[in-house]
Amino acid sequence: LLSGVDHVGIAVADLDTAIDFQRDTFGLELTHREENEDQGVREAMLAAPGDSTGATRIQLLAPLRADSAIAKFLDRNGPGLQQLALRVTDVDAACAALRDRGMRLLYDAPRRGTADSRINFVHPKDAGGVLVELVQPAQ
Ligand code: MC0
Repeated sequence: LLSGVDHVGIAVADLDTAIDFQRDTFGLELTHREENEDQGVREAMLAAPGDSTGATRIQLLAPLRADSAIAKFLDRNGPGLQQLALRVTDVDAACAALRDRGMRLLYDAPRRGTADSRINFVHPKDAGGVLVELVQPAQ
């Protein structure tokens, strides 16, 4: 079911400032941006120049609301790595397999993620202190 590391997510206070920093410092290119009301984030995806569509990307996550997961993360930790996202071919089957292994999934059913992907998360306390997102890209 696992087909790659989809992205690594970094919590930031200001999205445009963070995009400029990644572009000017590391040469990463902006490939996608959107707002996700359900998740309470403004987000941007960046990739190395010339990366194919399947390449691992960097996701920048800024809070849309004070009560969002990213706002809480920033309050507690400041900016920094917030999540590791694994790409799967079937998120329902991946969640079932992980539940069988004793992992707590945050949602009973997958929700909408970036670019109409379907996502769920393993609780960080069950995954060695890492918030692991499972993402099944849209077809
Ligand atoms: C919290 N903890 C983390 C963590 N967030 N550990 C590692 N990485 C993180 N990102 C730790 C806390 O320090 C705490 O440890 C323990 O987990 C439980 O904390 P809590 O206070 O009970 O819970 P909260 O309120 O901090 O919430 C954590 C939780 C939340 C993971 C449940 O952030 C959440 O629902 N996340 C899923 C949604 C999300 O992250 N959305 C933004 C990305 P101690 O030791 O103090 O007990 S949206 C996205 O990613 C979409 C757009 C996409 O990619 O498609």
